[in-house]
Amino acid sequence: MISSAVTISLVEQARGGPFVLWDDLAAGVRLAKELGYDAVEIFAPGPDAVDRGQFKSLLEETGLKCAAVGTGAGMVISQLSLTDTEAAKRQAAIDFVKSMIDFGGEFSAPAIIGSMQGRWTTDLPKDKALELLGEALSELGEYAKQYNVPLIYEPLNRYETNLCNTMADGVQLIESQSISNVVLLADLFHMNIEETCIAQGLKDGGRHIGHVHFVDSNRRPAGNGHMKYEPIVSALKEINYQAYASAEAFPWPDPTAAAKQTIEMFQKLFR
Ligand SMILES: [Mn+2]
Repeated sequence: MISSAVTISLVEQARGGPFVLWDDLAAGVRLAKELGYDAVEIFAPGPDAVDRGQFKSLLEETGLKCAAVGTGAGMVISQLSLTDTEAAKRQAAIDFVKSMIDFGGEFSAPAIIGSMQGRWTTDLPKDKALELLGEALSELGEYAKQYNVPLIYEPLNRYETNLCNTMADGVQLIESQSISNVVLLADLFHMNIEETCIAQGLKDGGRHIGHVHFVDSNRRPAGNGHMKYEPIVSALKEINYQAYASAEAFPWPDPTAAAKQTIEMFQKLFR
């Protein structure tokens, strides 16, 4: 069964970004519960930004799960990248992600690598950058095993990375370097830009897909763009996808309305 989740951002520097709920973790978790979500996905500035005891109590109180934790703050706040040309900065990026894996691990939640993957440049050719990214994912996937969670890797659209843009690119990266315990994140917004056909992209990802960002073509909540969801739902069924459809969308027209719109679409499509 596919479960529902909604994003909560606690990162001031990401203001304006595609996160549904903002600022107040307790209020966000309680609203998610009230609207009928199964889980929350947390975008935090760092591993110590959340009071773990309080978060644990909130999850116990509501019965919600933590679906995943983002790591993009490493890039947004500290400009860290797993493919930085400087070894010391790559190491800092790995250390930051490990600290986020530790944080998520406490709640049995996997960490997501999105913008932390960086880009290839004239100083770092594409094949070398992909090799560095593969090495980092490999190490971090191994590291996540202690918490019995995978590491989630997200191919992004061309305006956000030039490394992996499609599900097929992600599969190629994982399989060519025999990377274990790393799953792909199928973000429908990125896929709408990059895939020839979103349903086919999901089938290309197949068993490697371990997380879905559920959103519309324009990053607004599902149902507020021109995404055709029926073929997407069929493709997810066909690949036997059983994890989260997590709302990573603009808080449009406002956070509560966006969360409500998404869960209504989720229930219509998946229940
Ligand atoms: Mn995403």
